[in-house]
Amino acid sequence: MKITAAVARTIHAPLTMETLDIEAPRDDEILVRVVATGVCHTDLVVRDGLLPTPQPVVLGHEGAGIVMKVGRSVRKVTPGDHVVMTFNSCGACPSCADHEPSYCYEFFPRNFFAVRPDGTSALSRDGELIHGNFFGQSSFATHAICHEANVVKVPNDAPLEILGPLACGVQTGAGAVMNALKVTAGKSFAVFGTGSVGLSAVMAAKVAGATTIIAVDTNDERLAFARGVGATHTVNPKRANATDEILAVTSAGVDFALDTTGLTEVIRGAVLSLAPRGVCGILGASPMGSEINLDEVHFMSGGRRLIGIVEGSSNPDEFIPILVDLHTRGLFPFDRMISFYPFDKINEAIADSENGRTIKPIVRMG
Ligand code: CXF
Ligand code: ZN
Repeated sequence: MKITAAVARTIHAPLTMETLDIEAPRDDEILVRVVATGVCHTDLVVRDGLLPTPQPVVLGHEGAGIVMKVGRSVRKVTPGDHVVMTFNSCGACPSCADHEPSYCYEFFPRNFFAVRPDGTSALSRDGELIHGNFFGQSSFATHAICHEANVVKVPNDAPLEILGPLACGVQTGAGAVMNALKVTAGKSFAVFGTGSVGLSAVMAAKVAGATTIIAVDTNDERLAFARGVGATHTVNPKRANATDEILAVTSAGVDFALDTTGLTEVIRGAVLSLAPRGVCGILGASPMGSEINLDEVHFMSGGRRLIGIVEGSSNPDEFIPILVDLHTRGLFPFDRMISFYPFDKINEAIADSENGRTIKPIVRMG
């Protein structure tokens, strides 16, 4: 079958809209007609060659669409089902067995190598191999092949066009708060960085009943947005030291902190902002080999903790429906971050995300 896809062929260069061939789904694969896909920062990092994904490749890993066709062994979904496509996992390692697929032992090969485990791709152009299977989907395309492990059914009456980001950016921030840090009512929380991940964390902290929610960012517009979705305090580190401000607001530091920037100096400050027994989560990828510098006595003596978090420690089959339900009930307004673009304007969507004009772009296939 012929499809239209946005192909990354050269680092730092715009994606090119191309007509490709897609194979029929194999026995364990699912063909989805993509309705809309979110643009995640990771797509841009990969386009720029900073992670080990080969090119040419079709990126996109926040797909939402409708199942068209399933392979013979697929039981989870049937044609006509509305789905989102999330990260892929092996289903067999100790983490997957414990229903912690975001810590799959094969997370990197399954999501970043952009081929099937046997090395093949379902995508090609006049015989040229085009890498697909990025995050088990490659959803910057009118059609995508995904798997039972990374397909999540959503209610047919839910607004499918906005749901893609739940599959990565939104579940990353919300899950960090709800699943990994386990923020509870009455606690204090600080988030460093107010992109779509950080703002999702703010919304989730409000849902969790945190009473002090501090957002830190150098962009005042984003801080205003954070206040609108639940932040009780904001700090712009261009004007004040974030750790000093957090200690002033909370007296002993926050119970929970979350770094979304991946900047090692910011992480150091986030840990210094913790109260005794406080926990700091980190979820951004720093350049390879980066090291975090901590004040050892401060860290050790307060029983403080620092944890890595991938995809919000989400078990997507459970967590994405929870987020859809919270949104339906008006408690989790992640749609306020979204700007839509037609698919053929995907490079504009990417540019607006890079220059900060848009918090969370979604391209609609139309
Ligand atoms: C990624 C970010 C880099 C580390 C693995 C998980 N999430 C997707 O955008
Ligand atoms: Zn992502």
